[in-house]
Amino acid sequence: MQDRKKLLVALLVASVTAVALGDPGLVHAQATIVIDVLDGPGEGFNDPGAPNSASAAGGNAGTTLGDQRFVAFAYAADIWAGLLDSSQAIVVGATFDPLLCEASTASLGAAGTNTVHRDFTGAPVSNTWYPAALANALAGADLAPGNDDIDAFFNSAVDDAACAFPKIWYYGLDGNPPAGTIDFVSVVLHELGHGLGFQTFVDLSTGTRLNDVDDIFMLWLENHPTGEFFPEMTDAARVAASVNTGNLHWAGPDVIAQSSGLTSGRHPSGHVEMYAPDPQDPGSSVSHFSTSLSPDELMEPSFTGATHDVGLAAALMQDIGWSTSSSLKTTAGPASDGSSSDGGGGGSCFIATMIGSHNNAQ
Ligand SMILES: [Ca+2]
Ligand SMILES: [Ca+2]
Ligand SMILES: [Ca+2]
Ligand SMILES: [Zn+2]
Ligand SMILES: [Zn+2]
Repeated sequence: MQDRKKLLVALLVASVTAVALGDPGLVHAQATIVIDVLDGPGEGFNDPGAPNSASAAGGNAGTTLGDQRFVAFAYAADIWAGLLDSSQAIVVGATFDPLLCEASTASLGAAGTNTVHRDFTGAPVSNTWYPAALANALAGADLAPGNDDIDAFFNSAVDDAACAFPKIWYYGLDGNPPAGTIDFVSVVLHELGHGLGFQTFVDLSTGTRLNDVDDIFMLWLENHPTGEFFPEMTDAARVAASVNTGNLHWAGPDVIAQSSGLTSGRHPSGHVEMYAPDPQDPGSSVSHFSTSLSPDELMEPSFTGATHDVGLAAALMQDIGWSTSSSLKTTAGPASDGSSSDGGGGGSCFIATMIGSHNNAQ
């Protein structure tokens, strides 16, 4: 939490620069996602370099590399915005910076909620943390005015010739990345999924909950052999469940109702396997679907190829309380005192590896 606060301070300073550049953009649908560019002048989303020609051929008309990054980000944001209902703008603070980039592995991005909230007016489940974007949607109000709702980070080193990773970003919009590229739209979709609520705030090294309070994601996390769900477990039992490969399940009703298309990673009950390698994969365990799912899902921990379909993540969003474009608004619950806190869950890294990229078994 300490480090995270420092980081947020740095980002907020940078945001003044971005606002001065007049870069934030709007995407409209059922929800509105606002992109708050937090890069400095001349880098990241403001990189003045030449546009990528393959990405231009793939439908991205950005006139610089930075523009192309922004156009592709907005395209991905629009997909989520078209699926979710919220009267409140969802503000995403976004940056490109050099992250891990090695010959066989590159970190593609990370994202998470900026703040968490509980017991706000309209909260369906009391004494439970919600990520900011969902809390705002349920409350019908901005519970942290002036704060971005989601922080999202992407790896600029992937485009840098100095990085040994043999693939570069593809900013095309057609979901058809050429050989040797990684589809940025897919990665943004994945990272926004975390920020919108596909993450637990449990400290998986100890099993402790954020400020000893449940989060809305953990309500549907089940250790199948015991039938226990995360909220009813001891801290030690949560740690044990997090490494119970194949037996840590998502057991929410919307995912169950929509999981029949899976040929692997699905229990006969309809429960869907969550990512629970032993030992843990810090930053990725639990807050992803299992790599065992087939067909591959967007919210698996490693990049498996271009997809512009959020797949079962849409059903999971319904399970945690999102009203989607195809469902009724959640009925507001009784009002109670609001509370909020800095998000403590951290981001979940989305990784690309050159080895076994379609089956990243640990
Ligand atoms: Ca940057
Ligand atoms: Ca806000
Ligand atoms: Ca898979
Ligand atoms: Zn189960
Ligand atoms: Zn992820």
